Amino acid sequence: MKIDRTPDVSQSFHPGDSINQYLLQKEPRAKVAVTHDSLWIDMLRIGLLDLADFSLEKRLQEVLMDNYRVIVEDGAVYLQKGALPGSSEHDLRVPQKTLSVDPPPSYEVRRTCTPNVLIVGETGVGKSSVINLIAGEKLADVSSSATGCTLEATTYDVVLTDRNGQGHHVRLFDTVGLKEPSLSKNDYLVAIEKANVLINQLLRTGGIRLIIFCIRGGRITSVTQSNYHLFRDILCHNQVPVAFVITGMENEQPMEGWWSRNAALFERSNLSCTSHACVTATPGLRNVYAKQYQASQITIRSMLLDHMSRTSWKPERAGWFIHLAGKLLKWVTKLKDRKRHLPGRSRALTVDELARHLEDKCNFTLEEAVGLAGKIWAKRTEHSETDLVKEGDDLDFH
Ligand SMILES: Nc1nc2c(ncn2[C@@H]2O[C@H](COP(=O)(O)OP(=O)(O)O)[C@@H](O)[C@H]2O)c(=O)[nH]1
Ligand SMILES: [Mg+2]
Repeated sequence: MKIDRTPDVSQSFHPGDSINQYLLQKEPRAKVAVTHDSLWIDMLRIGLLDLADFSLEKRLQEVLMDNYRVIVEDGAVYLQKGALPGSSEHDLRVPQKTLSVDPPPSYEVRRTCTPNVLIVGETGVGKSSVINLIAGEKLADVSSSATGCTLEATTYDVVLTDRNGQGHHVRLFDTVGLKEPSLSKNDYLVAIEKANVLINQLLRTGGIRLIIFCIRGGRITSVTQSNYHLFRDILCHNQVPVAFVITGMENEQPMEGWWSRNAALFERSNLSCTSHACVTATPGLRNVYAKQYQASQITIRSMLLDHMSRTSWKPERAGWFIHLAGKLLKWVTKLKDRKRHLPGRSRALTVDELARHLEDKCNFTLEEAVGLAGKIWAKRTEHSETDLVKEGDDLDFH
């Protein structure tokens, strides 16, 4: 679990205390309120709340009312997982915040207004370096080794200043992509767990404004294409603008020259974008690329600022999760078919196993998990044009 924001309070506090206070206010007849630590830890884990939310009374109340039942038994009051009767089936509701919460703490205002930008691409293409380039400081860990699970995201808040000196808050999601064009059963299960957290987080904070798809100047591989398909079509339903950021441009002069030579190759691979930037995302050893780095910072920041006046895309929660988990399921089946004859391959995923995983790891009730698993499973037999992940030859850039 990653906690990347701390609450705007100076005194010590315990999330369980905030929940107990709410329970005792709601049920004055109760003599004692009981909250197990696993309850609030799960709320953080699945992205229903940030740690700071536990000190925001109204915010906490909304999420508790929408997602838990209050039970009173023998003078004790406690919470039980499960939406209230009357709420829509399987829809673990995350309330939409408005700016009218009174008085709005600065943290809350900033969070709801801040556009979310997904930084995606294969491991090693320079996503974390691009985040540091945008921020102008070292926020994300840059590494030469592959880390993280597909759809796991870490957020970074940055402020960009426009030409008129006005500051714009942007939230960058450093999002792990696919490492291969297919998923193993276990990778799939972890990916949908991460997808659940990501979706909760994105819905809570206004949806998605822009996808920055990072590519290393080298070649378009089948993994590049699968990742493009995953983020643009499967996660964002082709409703979010995609900006390509090509890293590793330190030896190009001008860096933009690379794009003129290679734009046609993207078209041939059906990879389209609404804007692009050719950058050097590392200052290099002893700052040898300092000039290219500075120029890249100006280019990429202005590309982001261009999206500040646009709107974010925000779909309905349950449908979003079912679509994503269902489409990804097809990629697991592919791998299973391909490895049918390999010794020691793991047993194929079953719908019951999927339901158990949704209950255990994604915090759905048993009833919700069974319903969701059925709907996700049904997607396996639905076909659409965009289901095809092209696995042709890799295409080399010039
Ligand atoms: N030469 C060069 N190296 C880069 C560039 N961008 C990133 N790198 C290096 O590529 C490696 C992976 O970068 P990282 O940002 O961790 O990639 P991520 O896995 O996508 O987050 C690191 O060693 C970076 O220093 C670039 O524009 N040029
Ligand atoms: Mg990284």
